Amino acid sequence: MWHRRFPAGSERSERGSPAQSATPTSGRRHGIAARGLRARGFSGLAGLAILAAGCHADNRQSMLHPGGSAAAEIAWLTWFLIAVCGGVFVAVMALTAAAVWRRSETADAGESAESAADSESRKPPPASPVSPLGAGFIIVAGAVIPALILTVILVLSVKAQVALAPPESDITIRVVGHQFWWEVEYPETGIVTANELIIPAGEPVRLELSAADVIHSLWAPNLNGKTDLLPDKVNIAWLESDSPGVYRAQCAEYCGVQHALMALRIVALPRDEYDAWSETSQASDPEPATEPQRRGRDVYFRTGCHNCHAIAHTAATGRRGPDLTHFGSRLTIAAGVVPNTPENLREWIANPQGMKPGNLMPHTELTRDELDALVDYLMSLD
Ligand code: HEC
Ligand SMILES: [Cu+2]
Repeated sequence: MWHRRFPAGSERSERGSPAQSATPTSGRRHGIAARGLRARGFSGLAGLAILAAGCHADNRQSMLHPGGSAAAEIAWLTWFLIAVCGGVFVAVMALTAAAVWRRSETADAGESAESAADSESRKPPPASPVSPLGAGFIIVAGAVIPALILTVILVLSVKAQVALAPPESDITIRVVGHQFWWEVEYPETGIVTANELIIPAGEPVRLELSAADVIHSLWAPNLNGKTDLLPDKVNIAWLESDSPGVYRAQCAEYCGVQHALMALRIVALPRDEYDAWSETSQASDPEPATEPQRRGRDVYFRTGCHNCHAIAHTAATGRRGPDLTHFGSRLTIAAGVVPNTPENLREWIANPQGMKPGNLMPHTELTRDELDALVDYLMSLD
């Protein structure tokens, strides 16, 4: 039960308070919230984006709170660019204001000179075409300083690019993007899971990214920049978390109706816990222990769940939906929509389209007893 060891509060649903999300009706509330947002339009969205970026209580999805060396490099460069560009903006605005102010003073002087002379032969003195600071100022401020600034930015960007190249790594993980969930495979051990990336803290992990349908993009802002997942090509990326913790990654390339609810939990464990997790995950025994769980397994195979969801060491080998071998230890349901609790699982299976409209899991007609048994069985898989 490695997952129970996370600090209380390390797992939260995607939006809102944990209490709200844990209620069985939270899926519908999300829907209502989403409709309200559209109605309030862009300003509401922009405000929400700022809130989400700056004020999220635990900063699990924030590039401003780096949790690894790559993200630290990116954050540093970001702040540097904001500072330099902010400085240039202020300087240019100040010069513009000074020019406007000087121009109107000259014009005033010209007008009063004209009325005093009361004659056509006397024209107002023309405004000087050259800066009072001289032509040298224009060359220095208009060409030399910008060239210097751009050169510094270029050098620092290239330096960051080099620092972000994938380092040597002992662990390779394959991540496949699906509409609208993440398949995760550890080729060295054969472990397959979904919507959750378990990594050891303090060492770089190599990722082989691809997609099963359309283009997706993986972005774990606390740990590194974005990399696309393409259908016909494997892209290499890497992640490193300095210390143990839970982060949230998000699909960052619009991939269909539930693109926004395509989250990936990244769980960084101390190396010994990672090894223990790897060990138990390989040795998983799917044999049900109780009578209701056995009935649940029967329902699983009778109603066709196994055609889409694999469970290791059983006859369930479907790959169209997430692998459910370790489903009981998973933190969330349906790529981060709600926390993984028996009540939420019940609601998900009873009505997958209610919680995540447009996702690719069909509705299955089940009796109350079948549903109870199924939930019992799935929660026992860890
Ligand atoms: C036609 C294929 C298909 C069938 C049949 C199907 N599912 Fe799914 N299921 C999916 C897909 C696709 C997803 C991913 C949905 C998403 O997150 O966008 C999913 C997601 C899930 C999840 C969430 C997994 C996770 O990691 O979050 C569970 C649990 C689940 N299904 C259970 C079941 C059960 C139980 C049945 C049988 C009653 C069933 N499914 C039948 C395709 C299917
Ligand atoms: Cu996607």
